[in-house]
Parts: sequence; structure tokens; C-alpha cells
Amino acid sequence: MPQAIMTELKISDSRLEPIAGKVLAGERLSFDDGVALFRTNDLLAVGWLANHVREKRHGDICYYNVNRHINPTNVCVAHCRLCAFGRSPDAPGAYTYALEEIYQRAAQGVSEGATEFHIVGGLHPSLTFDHYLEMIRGLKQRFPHVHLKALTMVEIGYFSRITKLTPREVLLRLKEAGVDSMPGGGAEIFNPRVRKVICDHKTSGRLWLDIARTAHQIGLRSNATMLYGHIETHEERVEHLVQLRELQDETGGFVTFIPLAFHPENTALAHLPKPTGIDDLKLIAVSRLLLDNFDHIKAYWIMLTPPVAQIALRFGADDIDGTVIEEKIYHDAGATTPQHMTRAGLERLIRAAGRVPFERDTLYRPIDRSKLPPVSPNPDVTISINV
Ligand code: V47
Repeated sequence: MPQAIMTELKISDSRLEPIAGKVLAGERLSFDDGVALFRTNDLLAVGWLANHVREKRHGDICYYNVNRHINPTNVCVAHCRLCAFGRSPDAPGAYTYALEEIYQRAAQGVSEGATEFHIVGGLHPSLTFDHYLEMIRGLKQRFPHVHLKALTMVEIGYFSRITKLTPREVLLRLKEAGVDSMPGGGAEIFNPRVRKVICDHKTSGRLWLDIARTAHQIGLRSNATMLYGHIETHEERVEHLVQLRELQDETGGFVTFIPLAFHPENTALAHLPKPTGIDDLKLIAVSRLLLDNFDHIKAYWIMLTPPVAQIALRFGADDIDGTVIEEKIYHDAGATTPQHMTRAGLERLIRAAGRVPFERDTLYRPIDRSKLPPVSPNPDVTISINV
């Protein structure tokens, strides 16, 4: 190891030394390396290594985008134990927006400068696939400059089941209607043992990966996630990450990886303790180190809290999401973070972490605001955050 690096990097767990050697030489880490990184208590050494990789790729830049989350319905047939968002059709709090309501929410996002709509919802028992195609066409027609990051692999699997179309055909029709890329949700932990407990009726891990492969093959890029901090083992986390890395080797279609901290409140797993700050930083750092073929690791402040997301920018994350408006999935599960952050607030958070804010579109191209419709202050949005 070069002397300059040796004096900067202090390793207290000697099992990390060969791993550090590999990281500094730009070599791929193994499954066992991943497990060792999760097992160690030497968080600072792991964070230092992840930050080294992050700075080599992105310098001091921290990406962010201005987006609007739209969750068209919370009615869901899957009843995943991990979820506090989904409802039976007649349960208190169940909702399904009419298309006009969706367009209104989208217009509100555009008036606040959104360049992306992030659209995910429950698996509704009676909404047809045609309804979703109409929603996508309607959004594209009204807001052609906004990127539609819409529908997870799980929703594609469901549409395929109810229409008897292949996932490929479903994806092709959605792409034709206007879907530009796909969010990374629904991946949870791929291992069947874990899925059986946390989301037993959901698309299997294998099918999630197959659908992502197909999406990438037809030119739809996507994100990937991992839900951590429930019943999964270190080995199951590493298995999940390695499976994503293998698919990325094959397709190159993943844009960014987002580790998602489990929020147990109001779920059927409410007895489980929440992941801690150490878990949160470890997940960011180990993801950065293992996913050597992913360009971006995103800190989702909504679930990490703004302070932890800010620290994550020094533990491997190069992107902070986002100016999300009206987030429901985590807030139904007890998240106490605000539902909205202004651009100025987000930029301040990034600068205070010693990084340089860079507004991007969904595919990480720079945003030129002079080419976008003017942003009007929206009196309806009252929740913001001072950081
Ligand atoms: O798929 C559900 C998770 C995901 C809970 O692609 C829960 O840019 C914690 O995928 N506690 C939805 N997590 C969010 C998501 C996402 C978020 C930000 C950016 C992107 C992107 C994607 O949230 C679900 C599930 O994995 N989730 N319930 C819960 N109780």
C-alpha cells in the first residue's frame, strides 16, 4: 500500500487489510470480502475505503434531482409483512386517485421544477393494465419534458400475470406509452427464505432480476434497491448485492443503487428493532465497495434522515434523493422526516458536507434550467425543511 495512503487509512481490524489492498488496486471484492465488511466494527476504515472509491469516480460532486413522487393507489393484493402502505380495497385509508388527480399532482410537481415523476403504487385488484397505459400516455402528453421513472419490476410481474402478456410485452407497451426508465423498488432481499417472511406473495427475487434484465434489453434503464435491517443475514445481503453486480456485468442497465432502511412501525413486523445509524452507513459504504460496476450510490434522506444522508456523502454515496414531494411509503411506516425539501435546502445540506451540488436529470445528465418551464412558487406546499 502506498505510504501516503497508509498514513491516512487507519485499520484496526486486521481482517480488512487484504480487502483494503484490493480496493486500492481497483480489484473486485469477493463474496467473503463482502461478509467481512458487514461483520467488522471498524466502520471508519470501511467508510474511508468507500469514500476513496467515491471520490475517485466523482470527486466532490454530489448529484441530486428535483422529482415528484406519485403513488396512484395504496390498494394492494400483495399484503407484504414489510409494508405499512398497502391496504385492502375497503380498509380505512385505502385510496385510488382518478387520472385527473394524478395529472393535478404532476402539474404541482412541474410548477415546483420537477424534471422527474417517480411513480409506484400498490397491486390493485381491479385497475386494468390499459388504465396504467392511459395514465402514462396522459402524463407524457401533458408534461413531455418530464422523465417518467415509473413502475417497478413487481408491478410489471403483476401486469404480466393479469394480462397473460409476457413481461417483455408489458415492458414494450409501457415504453411505447412513454415510460422512460424504472425505479428500483420491490427488490427487498432476493433470498427466498427472507422473501417468504417479509413479502411472501411478491414477485420472486429471480423474477425481479429476470424482468430487470428484460427491461435493460429493450432499452429501459432502471435503478436497484435493497431493503435492509429486518431479518436478513450478512450473507443474504452480500448475495443480493452480488446478484445485482452480475446482472449489471451482463446488461449495464442499472443507473443507481439505493439501500433502503426498513421502518417497522405499522407493519406486521413492528416487533423488529429499527436499523441503527451504524447499519445505515455500513450499507452505503459496503454497497459502494461491492458494486464496482454501478456508477452511483444514492442516499435517500427520506429514510436515512437528513443528517445521516449528509454523513453518507462521506461514506460512499454520491447522490442524494431528492426534493421528493408527498412521500407515502415510508411515512405510513412511521418515518418522521419531512415529506419535502426545497432545492436550496438540499444544496445547503450538500455544501455543508463539503460536496458540490450538481443538479442532474434521471440519467445523470446536467439540468439546464433555462430550457425548462418557469418554476412558480406553489402555495399548496407548506412542508419544507431548514437544514
Ligand atoms: O419497494 C416498503 C420499501 C420501496 C417499507 O429508484 C419500505 O430512485 C422501509 O423503491 N420500511 C419503495 N422500506 C421505495 C423505493 C425507492 C425510493 C427512493 C428512490 C428509488 C429510486 C426507489 O420501499 C419498496 C420497499 O422496498 N418499503 N415498505 C417499510 N416499512
